[in-house]
Amino acid sequence: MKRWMILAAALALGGCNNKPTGFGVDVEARTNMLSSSVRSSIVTARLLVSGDETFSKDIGNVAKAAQSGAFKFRYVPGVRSGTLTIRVDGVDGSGATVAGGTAPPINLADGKAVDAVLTLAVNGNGVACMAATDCISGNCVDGVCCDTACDGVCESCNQPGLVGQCSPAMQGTDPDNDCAAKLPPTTGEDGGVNDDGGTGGSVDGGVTGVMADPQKCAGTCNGMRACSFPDTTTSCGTPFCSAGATIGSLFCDGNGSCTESDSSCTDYVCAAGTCKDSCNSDADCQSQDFCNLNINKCVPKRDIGTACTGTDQCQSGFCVNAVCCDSVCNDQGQSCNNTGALGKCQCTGHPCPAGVSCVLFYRDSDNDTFGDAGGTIANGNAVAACVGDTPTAPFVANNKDCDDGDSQANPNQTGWFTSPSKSKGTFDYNCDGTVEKLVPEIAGGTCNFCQAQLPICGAQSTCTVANSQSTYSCSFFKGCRIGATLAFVGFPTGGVQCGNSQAAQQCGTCTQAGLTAQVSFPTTQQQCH
Ligand SMILES: [Ca+2]
Ligand SMILES: [Ca+2]
Ligand SMILES: [Ca+2]
Repeated sequence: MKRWMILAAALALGGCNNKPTGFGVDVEARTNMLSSSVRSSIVTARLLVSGDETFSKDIGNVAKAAQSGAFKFRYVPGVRSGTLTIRVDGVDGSGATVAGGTAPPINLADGKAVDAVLTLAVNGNGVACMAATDCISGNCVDGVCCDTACDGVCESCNQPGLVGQCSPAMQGTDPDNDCAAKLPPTTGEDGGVNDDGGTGGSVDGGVTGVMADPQKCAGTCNGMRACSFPDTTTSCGTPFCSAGATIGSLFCDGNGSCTESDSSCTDYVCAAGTCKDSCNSDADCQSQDFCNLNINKCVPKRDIGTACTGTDQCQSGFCVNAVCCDSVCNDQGQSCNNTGALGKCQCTGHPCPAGVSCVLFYRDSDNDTFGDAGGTIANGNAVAACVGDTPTAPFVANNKDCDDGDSQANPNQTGWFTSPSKSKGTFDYNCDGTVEKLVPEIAGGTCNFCQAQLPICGAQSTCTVANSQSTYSCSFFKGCRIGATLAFVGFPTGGVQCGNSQAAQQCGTCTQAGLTAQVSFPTTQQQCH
């Protein structure tokens, strides 16, 4: 009752500018937008309070103020704080509501006055409107004055037959776009979809062939003020290869989003959004498989000790002696197919203790202490042994013998020979890789008296001292080089084959100063080693 008395007192001040101070709501109901006939028909007003307090009351004797353009009064709520919505209707002499308006919600402030300003309008629910102030209800929804704010999910105020009444949107429709698809972000992470290896872009941002259509996950109203979205069996894009052997599939999540789920291929890699089912190379297979080209199928790589024809077929990555081997096994003497130890790299036929390497010993058939340079385990002229072992006859530790069928042929040989070695038929008796000739072959060579005038070799045809020894030619190599053997015999042509004989020049002495050397021409056999 106290509330009403203050209200009435405030009403009495309606036409004045003296606003009360202190806690309360100063309501100003404007009638200036009404036609003069409606304005002049208003006799009383009806206050309707909602929100944190509910209250209604008829207010008499507002006719004069309404005609002047507005009537004002103070409402003092019972609550001291909270939010209130103030509505005021204009009522004519017969009790009919002829206009109405609602102020924007106000927040109470204890001890202070707050304003609630509203404009009365004549449009009832269901009448077309442009703004809330067009409507008595203060709600302009979906283009018509509406009985409520009607701003919930899948609500509409212009449903056929229910215009002006807030009603559930019809099943299968979405007039307010409440059930739109939820689109992935266009920046940052790919909405949880790792389709391009990066952190940017949307689901289809970067991988060829990835086609996501999030709109497929858009829903519609279910007729009961809620959305109905496509379920998780609804595809929203083409499958794609998100990694070598992973397929990314796109399905709706039942809540309006398109999400990706991964599935893995077995044996094969992913191509064009599906797992391959045949192969032409290892690239078509997962890393634990290889492509069996006999059947064009990816099959698991093999354990050590299993037959193989290529390293790609072995888990270990080593195919040695036609079995998958536990190591590269390429040191001398090693093999991977030893009896009882298939797949284990061992010294062939002669396992060594852990940490001890394998070596080969070589056959010394001619007993010259040098082993066969061409000896191998395969040809029987080498055997495997462990480092530290002592070779036993006929094997030795070296393989320096270039002819193991001729004891004269060996690296220690210094002699010269006129016939080839017995077994290999070589003249390289000292096994140094080249055939050296004893008698120099110098085209145009003659017997001269050489002078060492380093670095230029000088020669003169006559001697300065009687009985001086002449030398065959005076090449840098044969005549003047300090420490070199002076050759007194030489062939004046090149290409004398080892063992062949022909006339040579043999350089003699001079009988007195100023004379040339005596020369003879003995038939000489070329010797080699
Ligand atoms: Ca030998
Ligand atoms: Ca030999
Ligand atoms: Ca030689």
